[in-house]
Parts: sequence; C-alpha cells; structure tokens
Amino acid sequence: MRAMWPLPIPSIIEFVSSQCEFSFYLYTFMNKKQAYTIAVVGATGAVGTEMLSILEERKFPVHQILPLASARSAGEKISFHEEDVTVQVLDKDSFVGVDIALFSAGADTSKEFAPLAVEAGAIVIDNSSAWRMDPQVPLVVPEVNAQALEWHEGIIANPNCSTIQMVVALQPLHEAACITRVVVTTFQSVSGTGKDAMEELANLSRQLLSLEESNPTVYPHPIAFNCLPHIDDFLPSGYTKEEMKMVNETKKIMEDDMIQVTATTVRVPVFISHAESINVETKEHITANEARAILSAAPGVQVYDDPSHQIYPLQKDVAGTDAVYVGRVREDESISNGLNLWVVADNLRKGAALNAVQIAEELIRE
Ligand code: NAP
Ligand code: 3JN
Repeated sequence: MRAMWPLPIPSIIEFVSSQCEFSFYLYTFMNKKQAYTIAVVGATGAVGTEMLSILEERKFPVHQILPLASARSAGEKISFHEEDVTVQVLDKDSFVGVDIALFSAGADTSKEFAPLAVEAGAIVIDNSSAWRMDPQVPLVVPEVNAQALEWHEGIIANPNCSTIQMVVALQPLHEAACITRVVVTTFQSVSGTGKDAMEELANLSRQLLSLEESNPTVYPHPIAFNCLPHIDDFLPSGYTKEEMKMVNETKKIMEDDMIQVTATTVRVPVFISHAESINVETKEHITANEARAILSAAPGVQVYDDPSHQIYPLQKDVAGTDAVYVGRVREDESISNGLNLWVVADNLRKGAALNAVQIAEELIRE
C-alpha cells in the first residue's frame, strides 16, 4: 500500500492552497453584502445631488449613506429615501466602514482623499480628472469597457462627460467599421461647470432681458445669449484641457491609440445636456442606414433620427433621461468612408452621476 503520509512538500502546498482558495470563496460568498455603506463626496454639488437621486431611483442597495462636503455646507440636511441625513465635513477619517466612495468634489480633493478612502477599505469611483490617465486606474464606461474593472486597485475613474457620451456612440461603429479619425465639436451646457454656473446663466439672462447691468463671475464672458469656445484652461498648443481630455480619454476607454481625435469644446447657454457634432472616418465603408441599425442595437443608445418630421435629439428634451441619443446620421459626402452624427446626453446623469452608479452596480454584481 502507498504511504499517505508524509506527502511530498509540493503536494502539501497545493493541498493547503486549494483549501485556502475554497475557504476564501466560501468566506466571500457567506459575507456577500446585502447592502452597502456609500459615501458621496461633493454631495451638495450639481453632480453629487444627482448621484443621490440616481442611487434612490435605481434602488441601489444602500445600508447607510454618508453625504460629505466642505465646511461651507456641513450641517445641511439632504433627503435620502425620505429621511433627512446631515452633510458632514470631509476629513481623513470620513471613510471608516465605507464600502464605496463616489467622489465629485474636484481633482484636488480626489488627489488628497481618494488614497485615504482606499486605505480605509473603500472602493473609490472618482468623477474628476485626477486619476483618469493613471495607467494603474481603469477609466470606465460600462457599455464600452466594463472588463477594465477587473484590474482596479481601489480607484476607478469616471471619464469626462463629453467623452462618455461620445464613446457610447462610437464604440459600436468602431466594432463594425474600425474608426480611424474623429472630429468633434461640443455644445456643452452650463451645468458642466456646476451649480454656480447654472445660477449665473439664470441671473444674466434675467438681467439682460430687463436691461439691468450684468457682470459674469463664473465665466470670462457673459454666457447668456452667447457661446464661449473655451472650456477649462488653454494649453500652449492652443487646445483647451477639456479638448485634450476628449482626445486622451477616448483612446484609453476604446483601448485603441490609433484612433485620431480632434476636438473643439464650446459652452452654450443651455442648463442641462451636452450636444456633440461628430464626424467619423472609418476603414470599412458603412452606410447611414447600417450605422442607424448598429446604433439602434447598441447598449445605452437611442436613435432618434427622422429629419423629414423634424425629429432629432434636443438638449432640452434629453435632460433628465439616461440614454445617449443619436440623430442626424448621414454619410459624409466629402470622403469615401465617413459619417456625421449629432449626439446628445444629460451630462449630469450619463455624463457623470449615472455612469458612476452603473460602475458601482457592476462592482456589486461581481
Ligand atoms: P459643484 O456643483 O460646484 O459642487 C462641488 C461639490 O464639491 C460641492 O458639494 C462642494 O461642497 C464640494 N467641495 C468642493 N470643495 C470641497 C472640499 N475641499 N472638500 C469637500 N467638498 C468639497 O460642482 P459639480 O458640478 O458637482 O462638480 C464637482 C466635480 O465633479 C468637478 O470639479 C469635477 O471634478 C467633477 N465633474 C465631473 C464631470 C464629468 O465630466 N464626469 C462633470 C462635472 C463635474 P460645498 O457645498 O461645501 O461647497
Ligand atoms: O465643463 C463641463 O461640461 C464638464 C466639466 C468637467 C470638469 C469640471 C471641473 C473640473 C472636470 C472634469 O470632469 O474633467 C474637472 C476636473 O476634474 O478636471
């Protein structure tokens, strides 16, 4: 009879590690949470407010909500599932017991506090530009690259709003016809700048109509009845940072450095929703009808395109909705393989808060 013991050393290691792996999965399964403690950093802002309502609307399993902001609004009450919850000041000890921290309080706050949140055991989903181009940090739009969530190390970045809506529309066309170049011009609403900018558009519009004196404070020029070809700071190249976010983030999310992107980003006097005029050049030929059919079947996209009945997506109509709407699909007659699209989405929802909550949903599904 073969002796059962002593086992050779490699077999013992194999045996112990298989038991450990099993115990780990058993432990994880037994401890799979039914509900999670969620911190919202920037809970009083335009994006943070939307995050709270989207968590409610989508019935995200929240055990406890922790609204965090600066000392300016600490002590204020926010309502969550019809209960008043007090806003607390963000500090280094804010993340004890937090499972997921949704950050939208600017890049400086994210740089300082996201690592502390991860150290405390939370997974961070960050809405700022702080970590987006960090090679250790996945930059995720669930309809496009949910698989990138597999390699996160605690921080997951939410792309810029203008990038998100563009890649949701581009990815299915890229899969079908291989996009080689994108020329995009954006028409971005003031809510992209935050709650102060929304007030500025309302105040300046009222003042101009009543012939009162008006002075912009948020933007360098009046935004009422005006368009400003200037979003974020200018770089020495003449592009703005917002434009370069669209270029660099698109390549990272679509996992293709060969796609050439050039952008012009424009602020327009609209409260909510960004629109984009997008010209794409492809390797394979694709007709407008084929593109419409592909987009109609794509996740997160709604085709709204019947010019003969004046049907195309409008920023005003899209505000408050979740899809990325595509209209004005047509072949670019100036080149052999090209398409023009008009793409509109709610920048506070799919462009920011909804995308972040969808990432959180993917994480808990895993
Ligand atoms: P907002 O309306 O101005 O709100 C800013 C929020 O951040 C407020 O809750 C504010 O709290 C909080 N905050 C500011 N400084 C803070 C600090 N030092 N410590 C703690 N909380 C602080 O701006 P928003 O439009 O919601 O945007 C917030 C950030 O989200 C932006 O800066 C940007 O990084 C990101 N964002 C991303 C996208 C995107 O494209 N995905 C779109 C828009 C915004 P108080 O009420 O106390 O001032
Ligand atoms: O202007 C818009 O429409 C989107 C603005 C996004 C934004 C605003 C302030 C700071 C960002 C961003 O998400 O890129 C940032 C930032 O974190 O850099």
